[in-house]
Amino acid sequence: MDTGGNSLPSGPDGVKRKVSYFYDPEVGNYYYGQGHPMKPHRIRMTHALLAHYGLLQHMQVLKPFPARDRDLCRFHADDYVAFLRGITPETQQDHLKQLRRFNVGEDSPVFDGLYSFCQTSAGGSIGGAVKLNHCLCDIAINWAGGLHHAKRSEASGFCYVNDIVLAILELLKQHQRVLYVDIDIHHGDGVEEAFYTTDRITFPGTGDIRDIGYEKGKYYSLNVPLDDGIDDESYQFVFKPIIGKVMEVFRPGAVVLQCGADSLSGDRLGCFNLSIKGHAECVRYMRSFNVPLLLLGGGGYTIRNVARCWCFETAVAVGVEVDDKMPHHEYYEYFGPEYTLYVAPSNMENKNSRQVLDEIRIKLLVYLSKLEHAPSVQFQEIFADSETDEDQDDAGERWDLDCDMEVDECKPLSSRVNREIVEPEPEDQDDQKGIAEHPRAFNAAAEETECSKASDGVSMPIDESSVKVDQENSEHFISLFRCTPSQ
Ligand code: V1D
Repeated sequence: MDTGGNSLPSGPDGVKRKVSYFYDPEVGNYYYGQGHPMKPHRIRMTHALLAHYGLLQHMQVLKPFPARDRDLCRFHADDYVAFLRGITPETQQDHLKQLRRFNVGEDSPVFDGLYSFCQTSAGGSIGGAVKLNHCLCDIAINWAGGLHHAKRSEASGFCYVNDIVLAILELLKQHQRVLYVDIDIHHGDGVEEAFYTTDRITFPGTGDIRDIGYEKGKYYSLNVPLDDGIDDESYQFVFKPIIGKVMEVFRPGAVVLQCGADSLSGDRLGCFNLSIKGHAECVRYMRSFNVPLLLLGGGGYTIRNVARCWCFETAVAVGVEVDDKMPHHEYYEYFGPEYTLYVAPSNMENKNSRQVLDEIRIKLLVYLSKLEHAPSVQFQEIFADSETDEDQDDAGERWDLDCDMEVDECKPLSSRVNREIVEPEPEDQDDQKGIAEHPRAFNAAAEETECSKASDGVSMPIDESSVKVDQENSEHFISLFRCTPSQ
């Protein structure tokens, strides 16, 4: 099948990809509170597995630069960002009105270091997008990202800052079309809402298969309602033909894959029955198109399985086989009694009949064939580097030079943070050289502390109420593939 995708410098499928992996050693210390299912510690567990499986040496390991206020304000409202920056567990009782207004409370509580956590999560995803935009890697990974529920002025479902929207905005600087695919069990409503637009694309919020967008955005949004207990075979029966067709018709310049692991069998909050290999098959399939790929985390509440899953998906990204037998490491006891990477799905009933899945598949393929023949799908080809604005270049350089501090893989895990590039590989030296020779150097002293409303040169302007696809940027479409339990 001709997918029309870009070929990447690192070669066709089967050949290794250049992977940039974003990780902040502090991330595992953030704590949502007793009894809360969201546990950032799972990202530290994932990292430990990556280290002990020897996967870090196959990637560029980077500590993300914390996203600044002005970075967050490209999507979020100034007052919301200021609130997130200022609120602490000690002061929250004095701000009850704001807590209500910004939906901060039970699901999305105030915890120590909340704002730094948001900066780290967003910094990794934006940093990944910048790396991809500058062709410094083929695949970027940020397991601390994927927080798909956060709204412009509101926290939701354990998410405060929508790193995905921010990363997509970054990718749209360079790519005409970006595809967003979401395999979390919950609906990525924050991303949907962000790209809600009256003229070119819409993401209706009910999650019905009929929610496909309207007017010029019609058929650019796909929703796949799935029932409890879906297994690997049933999932791929829908995923592959639909995504294959989307890639062929939509021809994205970049893909963002939210890898929420609450769609795994045995998840504390989920009700699907996917194995780790079945979940990772989505990563393998997206990777096979050789289009710049940003892999993000998301939900996932049985944390030993989240770590297993994201470790295996990292192995898929770099193209390395990993043993089922787990190496000894500091969190080994979490993985008993099996101490293996792959765990068998359960024998729960699959409520998705083949007939219903077939109907879903056919309906979505029909939608896509309509998109194929729609006048607006006569996409223009992408012209080399569309960046012309000085600020925009500067922003990219900031992320490339200042933000991504390589993590030294040779030191013990606890002392890996290093603010200098340690030992760049030959290709990295080229990359660094390329950046260093750029005529417009980033001026760190010019960093803003307040949210700026001025255009920073992003090719898709943001208005006050929502992120809009401007008429003049009508090739900038986002498509959503969502698997959510039907109600
Ligand atoms: F069980 C809990 C204990 C403490 C605090 C919250 C929860 C909890 C479990 N499930 N909260 C939920 C979901 N919220 C509610 C609302 C409570 N209201 C009355 C309704 O049911 C939220 C589920 C969020 C799922 C987030 C996600 O997996 O999609 C995700 N993806 O990326 C990041 C998060």
